[in-house]
Amino acid sequence: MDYDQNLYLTFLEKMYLIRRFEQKVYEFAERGLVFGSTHLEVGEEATAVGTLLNIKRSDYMIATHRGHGQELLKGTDVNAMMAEMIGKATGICGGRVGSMHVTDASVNNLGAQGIIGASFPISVGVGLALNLLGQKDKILISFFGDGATNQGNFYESLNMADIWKVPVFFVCVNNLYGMGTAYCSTCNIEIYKKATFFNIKSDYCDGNDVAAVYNKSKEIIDYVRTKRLPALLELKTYRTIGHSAFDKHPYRTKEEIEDWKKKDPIKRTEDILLKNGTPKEKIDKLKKRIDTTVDDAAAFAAQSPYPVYDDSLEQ
Ligand SMILES: Cc1ncc(C[n+]2csc(CCOP(=O)(O)OP(=O)(O)O)c2C)c(N)n1
Ligand SMILES: [Mg+2]
Repeated sequence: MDYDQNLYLTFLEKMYLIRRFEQKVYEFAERGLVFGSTHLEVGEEATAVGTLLNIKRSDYMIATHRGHGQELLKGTDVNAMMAEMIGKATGICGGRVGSMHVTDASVNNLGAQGIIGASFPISVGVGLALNLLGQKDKILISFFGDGATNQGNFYESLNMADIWKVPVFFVCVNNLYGMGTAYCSTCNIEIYKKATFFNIKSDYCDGNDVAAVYNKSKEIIDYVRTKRLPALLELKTYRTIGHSAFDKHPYRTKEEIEDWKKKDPIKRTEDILLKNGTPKEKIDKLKKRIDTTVDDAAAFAAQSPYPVYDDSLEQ
């Protein structure tokens, strides 16, 4: 792909939005304002951005428990997302689901599953429904983690996906760990190869290289959309923070974390922009604009009321 400054600026804008959003969620969590657990994706932003910039609003999505970036990129309003994080009535789900189960029918986000692996049979079901309803222009993008691929229903679902020829783009965000367990200590097979058992098209790329993710996704999405067949993409990445907001991640070495910080997808994108002549002031201005958007969203969320008990019976 030829270098395109505007595209790289979009990569930066979207990844930086996710980073700043998550930093704000972390602040809220530290203040005890996030009910339940929250899983942040600091370091993994290129996976949501590179894939979802190729997805249409009319396509469907199933996110993960680490899905704030996926949900924002699918099109959910930043203010409504932030308010949901702290359980406010103005949240996208009225404050009922919080951080882990964001669903937004207006942008065809079918929701995140807190039960690891539950998304696989649901994804195949959505793909089957698209086929039965003759919705030939739409596909499903279904995100999951590396840990989930050791579950039995992953294999059962890939088999059914192949048999039923469902238009599902399976995206594995392989951040090398499932909670404190390293993937390499649980399975010797690379994840993208697992789909090849079922003759499903599959590939992998550097999940911290947003342009690589974008290009690979574009090609695979085109395949799923036109051939009406499943495909899988494995994105190798890393969360540079704990599994959930208060995990101090003692199971990883400082060196490993520092090594991955050097591959930070936002810094890499900024470096490419600067190297290709984008003035630093332009980048600073873009980041300032996002800072304001996120600060405004946090203020909106903080000032919003909590839902009253009776509201929970509506809809
Ligand atoms: C069926 C099930 N078992 C265990 C858990 C607890 N749990 C929550 S997140 C997680 C790790 C999942 O790892 P992975 O799929 O790699 O996603 P990541 O958290 O790394 O994004 C586990 C075991 C769960 N939610 N559901
Ligand atoms: Mg993982």
